[in-house]
Amino acid sequence: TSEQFLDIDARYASAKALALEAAQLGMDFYRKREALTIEHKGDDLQDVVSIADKQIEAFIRERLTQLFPEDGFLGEESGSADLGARCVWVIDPIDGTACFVNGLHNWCVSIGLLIDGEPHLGAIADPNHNELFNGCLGKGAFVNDTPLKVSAATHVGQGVTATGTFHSRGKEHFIPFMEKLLAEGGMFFRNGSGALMTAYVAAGRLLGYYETELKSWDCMAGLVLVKEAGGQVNDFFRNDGLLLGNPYLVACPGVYPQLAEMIGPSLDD
Ligand code: 2AM
Ligand code: CA
Ligand code: CA
Ligand code: CA
Repeated sequence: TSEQFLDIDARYASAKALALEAAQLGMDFYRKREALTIEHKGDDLQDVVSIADKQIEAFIRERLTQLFPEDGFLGEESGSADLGARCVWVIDPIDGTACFVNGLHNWCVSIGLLIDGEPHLGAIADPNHNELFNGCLGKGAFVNDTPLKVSAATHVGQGVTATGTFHSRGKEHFIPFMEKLLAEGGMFFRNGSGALMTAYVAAGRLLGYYETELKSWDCMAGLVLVKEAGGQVNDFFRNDGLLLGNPYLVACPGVYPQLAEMIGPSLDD
């Protein structure tokens, strides 16, 4: 295939190394977070960002541009370049910024790579728990080199399901979902990082994860992990999902249909 002309191994190794390095940079900021100035995006008080997010993204972007000058890039804080390239990096410098600024240990650095429009590899580094999640199409998914496998559960009552929404929108889908989840004996979880919750589905710690609306940089690295760990994912890329975001569902195969049924048609709108 034409993939043989791309050095996928070099990109996979760089994704892992850069995620770890960026996570250490994040820890330097995190230890001194009291000194950070917190800005709000627009007038949403919950949508926070700091210099840490911007500097970590600039670090990753600069390194990727040096290493793979022909590749495209999409990041939460600095936007996009060359989205028509065969390889497009999709990165979130800090996923879980609200946790980060409040001293909650649930944040990570997420680096994903699309090849010809398909999520191909990803690395998610969580320095507070010393966990590196990584995966590559056809090569499996791992946490600290231990293989990941989704849960074998066949009913939401057998474990914990992650879910999330915005305070300002998505409630009309979120609240009915929550009612059904509880009515069927399920239990909910949210830690504020879409990338980590996705990785936890791949690891079998969570049965599934539904978010009323997610951005591509929240989930790009994690989608590969879930697929390689035997899980199911919705069609996140429809209607320009890469740039605009979409409703999002990942789950183990035994529970995915039950969650999709609870969410209803809005999942595939
Ligand atoms: P972030 O920390 O990179 O902004 C799912 O909850 C994802 O949405 C999180 O991974 C988080 O990514 C983002 N998020 C959480 N609360 C948000 C808010 N109020 N506004 C915008 N994005 C938010
Ligand atoms: Ca953000
Ligand atoms: Ca994010
Ligand atoms: Ca972010």
